[in-house]
Amino acid sequence: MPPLRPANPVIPGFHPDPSVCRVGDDFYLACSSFEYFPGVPLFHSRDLVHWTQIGNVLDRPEQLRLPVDMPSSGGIYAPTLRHHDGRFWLIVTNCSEGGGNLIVTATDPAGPWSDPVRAPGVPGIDPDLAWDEDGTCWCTVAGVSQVRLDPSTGRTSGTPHRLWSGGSGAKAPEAPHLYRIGAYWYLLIAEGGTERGHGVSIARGRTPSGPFEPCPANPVLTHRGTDHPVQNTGHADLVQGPDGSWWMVLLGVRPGGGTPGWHVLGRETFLAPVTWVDGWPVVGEVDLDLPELPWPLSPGPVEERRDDFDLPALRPSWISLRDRPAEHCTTEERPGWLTLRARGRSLDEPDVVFTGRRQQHLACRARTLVDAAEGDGGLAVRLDERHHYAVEVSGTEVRAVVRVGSLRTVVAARTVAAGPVVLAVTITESATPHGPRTGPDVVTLGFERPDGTFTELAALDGRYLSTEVAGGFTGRVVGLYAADGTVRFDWFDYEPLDGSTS
Ligand code: 6LW
Repeated sequence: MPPLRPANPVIPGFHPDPSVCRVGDDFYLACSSFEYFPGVPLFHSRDLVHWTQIGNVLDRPEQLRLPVDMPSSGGIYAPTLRHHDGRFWLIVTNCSEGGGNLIVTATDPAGPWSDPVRAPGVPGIDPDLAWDEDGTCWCTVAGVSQVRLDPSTGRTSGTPHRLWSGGSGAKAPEAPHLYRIGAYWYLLIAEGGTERGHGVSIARGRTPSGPFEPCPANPVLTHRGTDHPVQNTGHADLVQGPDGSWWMVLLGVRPGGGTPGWHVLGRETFLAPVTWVDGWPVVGEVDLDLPELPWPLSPGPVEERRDDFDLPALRPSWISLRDRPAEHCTTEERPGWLTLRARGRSLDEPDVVFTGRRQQHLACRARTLVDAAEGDGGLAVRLDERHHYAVEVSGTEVRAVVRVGSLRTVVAARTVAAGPVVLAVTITESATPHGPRTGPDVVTLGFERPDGTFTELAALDGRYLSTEVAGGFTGRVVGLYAADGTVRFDWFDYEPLDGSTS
């Protein structure tokens, strides 16, 4: 085994808007999930570097209903996770449902989490929870404004008031988090928008509702205007490490290919050390290498590469588009197989039945054994309804299907023998990453003959499945879908090709 070295991103793949809290020696972190169900992936760590997904906060329809016609990048935005009074509290916005902000609680962060309490008086997205010495809970939202909230009932009191419009004159002050640290209340925000202009600013005051004095060094973190390999850094949360040192979790992206670069894994979770000078936090650049840590590293279990669908429930890393009713997605109908039953007729439709996992490595391979005797379906790399590549089986035809913007086409097709077939997608980084015309990666679609030989159907420029092309807040998800009838999958392999073990 190579020696463990702390490295960023600490949670790779589409895991944006991290919110972190510490309870004793344990750290917990939650992220946004948008149009996918279950929602709000929840991670555990002992060292701030290795994170293991222990569940999803919103994993029952009573907690999360996403309309089947909701747009991609709607849904669940920007949670705040806190521990207070012996319980975990999570507040989050469902942008695709009336009622907006909701609060859930748990004594064990692995679940179960409570049914949601709605907080309709909370005046915006990116809600934060902070309790003062009297036990009053202050809810601060993007904008940046604040209201008093009873998190047990969701009731607000008083009129929301504006706290701050940001520290560096940049647009979109958002993602507030409020902390009592020493003699001050600190108000940490993101600004500049979640793209290349993103940054983090901070202000401090003597009370949780201000007035706030901006840090003279704002933004305290931004990579805007640089060629740094990590971009879009922002949306941060603060936490103290095992030795009392300060750290920031934040979102960032890794653009690849020629200028200006395309990022394909969505916004990922990074870690950065924080020091304090004159009562203000100082954050350096957020690098791919992290400094040596003064506490032991404790990697969690490595997820098995193959999922044989032998368990009654899918692993927590599996996410489905918008919902997961058993009549459309189940491992119980044919034990040891994942059965998908079609609803929408293609990946272009919002109600398509699609279940997958985040692409977490710049280079990786996914394979599946599919039985499409009773339907059409296959293996896809999905960004949204308008941006996806797939290898699909229909009868004895295997085809590569490409959707980019308003264009949809079958780029290649071959006839195969009747019976189950292995479909494969291999994603490799571009060979000449800095050429002006080079995309970030190449997505190769194909299938395997019964003797194991691979037949390539298409090798596609990955830039068209990037956020710079498609827009939105998510990242690629590699998964399985049914476009017609019933399609069954015996196993699914996901294998990093970049030398990492998980
Ligand atoms: C989120 C906002 C943001 O609500 O993007 O990067 C939005 N920051 O704070 C969706 O993730």
